Amino acid sequence: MKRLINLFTPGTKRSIHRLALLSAFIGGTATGAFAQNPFIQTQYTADPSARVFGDRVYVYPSHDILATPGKGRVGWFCMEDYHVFSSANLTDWTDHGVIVQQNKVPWVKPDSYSMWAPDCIERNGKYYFYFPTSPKDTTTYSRGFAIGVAIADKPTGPFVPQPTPIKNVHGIDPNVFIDKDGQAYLYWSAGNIYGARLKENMLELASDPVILQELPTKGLKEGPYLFERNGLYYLTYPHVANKTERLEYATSNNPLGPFKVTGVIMDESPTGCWTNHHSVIQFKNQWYLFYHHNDLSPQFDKARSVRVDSLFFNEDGTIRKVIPTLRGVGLTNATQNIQIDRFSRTSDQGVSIAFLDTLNKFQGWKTVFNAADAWLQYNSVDFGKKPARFVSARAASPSGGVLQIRTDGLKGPVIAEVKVPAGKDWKVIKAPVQKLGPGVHHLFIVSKGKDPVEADWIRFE
Ligand code: FUB
Repeated sequence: MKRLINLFTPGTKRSIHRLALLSAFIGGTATGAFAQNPFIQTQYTADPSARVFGDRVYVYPSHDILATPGKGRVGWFCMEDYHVFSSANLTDWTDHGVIVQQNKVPWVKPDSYSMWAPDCIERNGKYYFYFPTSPKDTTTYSRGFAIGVAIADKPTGPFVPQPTPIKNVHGIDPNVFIDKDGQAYLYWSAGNIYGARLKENMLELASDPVILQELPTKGLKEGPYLFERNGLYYLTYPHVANKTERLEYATSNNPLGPFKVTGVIMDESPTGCWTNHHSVIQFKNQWYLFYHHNDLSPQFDKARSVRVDSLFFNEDGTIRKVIPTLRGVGLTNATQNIQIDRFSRTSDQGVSIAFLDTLNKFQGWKTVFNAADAWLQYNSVDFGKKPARFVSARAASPSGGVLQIRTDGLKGPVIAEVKVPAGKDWKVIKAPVQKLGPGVHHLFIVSKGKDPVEADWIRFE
């Protein structure tokens, strides 16, 4: 399904006109998302299962919506369908629309709003989409959740759901892995993490499910995701070791274990988002961790948003802990609106981030500078081959202020000074750029006055 997203008016934070035009050529809708986190900012998304198919990354997330009386359970997860998103550069994302809907799957209990964390995998040119949800048949599937499969010829669908869920699988969070010898495995969770071999048809178990029992016994474990690197199998999973979920991993020489608990990939959310759910891929020689947080819904952690950060291995094969960032991954094109509120670093004081419109959080964020010399660093801006000549900033300052822009260090060259006139309304202010070479630069935005200045975005030309 193709859909034109028009949440944003021209000139505001997430103007997507250019991307929408571009995406028309590849079949889908630009999301208004760029390289920053969360990388989908037009709807709530969670549980991102990322896959590399051909030369693109596809992300199959859950789609959180807000329950209302009569529609789902208020105050709980509420999900009725799945979208798929893709990108060739992890920077520009396309929403390919809805691929599976709860009330169009024959075995699903109507209006159950329980389309939880999915996964997708390719085998022999077919794409198998696995999803957990509430079945009509509560006799056979007594524990509340079953896992179904929908099949397509392309990663974006159309997906045709199978008439019944997978037999002998009771649980959530399916994850599929195909080993080098062609054997496929299905993993899922139901308090513990389970695994089993899949038949060649990818639709039936080829072995009895086993509990992967070397994992921690205390605290909920769910969301398994298994990958292989240099002959070592990494079973990664969210686990409540303390208060909320953190991402951990165990390793083995065999896809079904025995596993050795090895470490933590990402600590608990510092702001208390209870769930985290992830996937790990290698794309163009870099490893990435896809995960979620509740950036667009800080007060309600069942409305989540997907993020991506780079992941690195130590020489001994262990995973270095991933520190979550707002900046995310990939290059930001200097001629697009650069959302500096998705920063790499800021000064200890004098910089804060706020929603542009607290009644419509999908409008995104602004940066508030409120001390002299407060600064913000935004990494990896691609200026291309020609040096930029002008910068524009969308900013506002009741008493007026100056934003100085430097490159490649707080003591790096000053390339522009944007004078923000006094006034409460947002203005787009243009200033000349000097001493800026082509290529990729880190930007430093420094507020030179003590009075508050709010900045929405900056853009070069
Ligand atoms: O999205 C609903 C559930 O929350 C998922 O299935 C779990 O992994 C957790 O993220």
